[in-house]
Amino acid sequence: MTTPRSSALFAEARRYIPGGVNSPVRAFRGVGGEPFFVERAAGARLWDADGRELIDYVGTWGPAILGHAPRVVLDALGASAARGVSFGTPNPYEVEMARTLCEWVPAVEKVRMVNSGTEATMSCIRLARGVTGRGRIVKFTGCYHGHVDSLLVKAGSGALTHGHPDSAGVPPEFAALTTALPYNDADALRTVFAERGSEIAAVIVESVPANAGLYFPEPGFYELLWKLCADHGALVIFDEVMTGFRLARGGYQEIIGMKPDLVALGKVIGGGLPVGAFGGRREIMDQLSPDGPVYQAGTLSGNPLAMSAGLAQLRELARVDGWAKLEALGAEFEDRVRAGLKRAGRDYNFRRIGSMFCLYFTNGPVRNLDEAFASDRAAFAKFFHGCLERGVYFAPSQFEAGFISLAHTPEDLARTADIAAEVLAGM
Ligand code: KE4
Repeated sequence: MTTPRSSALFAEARRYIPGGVNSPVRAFRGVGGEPFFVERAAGARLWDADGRELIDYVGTWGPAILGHAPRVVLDALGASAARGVSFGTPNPYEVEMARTLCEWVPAVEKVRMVNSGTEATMSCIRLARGVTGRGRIVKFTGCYHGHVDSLLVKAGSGALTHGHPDSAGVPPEFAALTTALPYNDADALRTVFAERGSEIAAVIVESVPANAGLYFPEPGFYELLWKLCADHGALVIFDEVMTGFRLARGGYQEIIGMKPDLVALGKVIGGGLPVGAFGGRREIMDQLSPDGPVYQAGTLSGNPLAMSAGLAQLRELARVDGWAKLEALGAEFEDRVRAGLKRAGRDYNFRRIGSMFCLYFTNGPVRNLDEAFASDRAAFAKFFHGCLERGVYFAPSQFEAGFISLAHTPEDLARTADIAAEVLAGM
């Protein structure tokens, strides 16, 4: 199907917006072709400018956990907007959001709202440096924590897709304070602490790395990480921007029963509006201005509209025990995809946790970025477009995860798995 309206929109967008997009990963550079423009979204569906209906597995990169435009969020937005859009003062809605995050997320004793995941991780980094008086940050290759200068070092997601894991514009002096290690490499972690432990302010890690596809912590890796940080006075920063409120009410930390010192949150807590948050131990968070010396601020932080939308989404997730439902949908999807791979005679590496999944076009193990690189990106691109032509939209990069929402029906999942199998068989 041709998409003349999207093509015309993209041509105009490129005149005014760099690359024609407001975020690089949307540009389809990882799969070729031009991006489509969405005019409407509801439930598990997108409708593009040319009227095409798509089953959506990107979910605006995670926030649409109830599906798009859920009634509870729309109603909350309408009621909230009628009371005003932004106050720039404290408001009751941010207090309720803060109380909810502190009650739900094990490591969060105090929390501050921000407007993106990037702001959340950036603030965690500055706070860790302020509290420890140290400069070095340790991260893992392929992990993406937003476009923070000091974290755009061997970063994942769009930085990886576009071949700029070390972005231009980050002065070498900044990057010199960041050590990037292979994920799951216990020896490399021991070595960096043995050699530079006294310099390390924090280790930041995606709880479940999902910006180079989807890989999981090996047994004992996080126990080692926690011990080394405790032994050397460094902080553990868990980036749960993607996994928070998606994998469990308390995020991945609830599943593994471990408490990081600081947590970055985002996506789901905004109900689709721009929201991030960071929180952690009281004595650390109290080092933030105005009580403490670490400055951090935001005009629209705690915006009442965004708080109302986010609270409505979180309340609905809890009301219906969305996490159990998402696990059931994810398990059914996995069964169907694995059956489809078998029918298509493909032994590609499919993996899933809860409602997050990834199909690597390799039959080898994927435990870190190097092994993710073994995936055949040309084959992924063919698969992506084959599915898109048949009405299924997966993330336009091998180095992204897919998301199932509560709006996806068993029929959607069955149809998707059949389409995937058909496309794979034809490749
Ligand atoms: P934002 O600043 O984009 O709200 O959040 C940054 C961020 C932080 N931490 C994790 C684990 C993340 O996944 C993200 C952002 N995720 C990407 C998708 N992989 C956002 C999509 C985009 O860049 O357009």
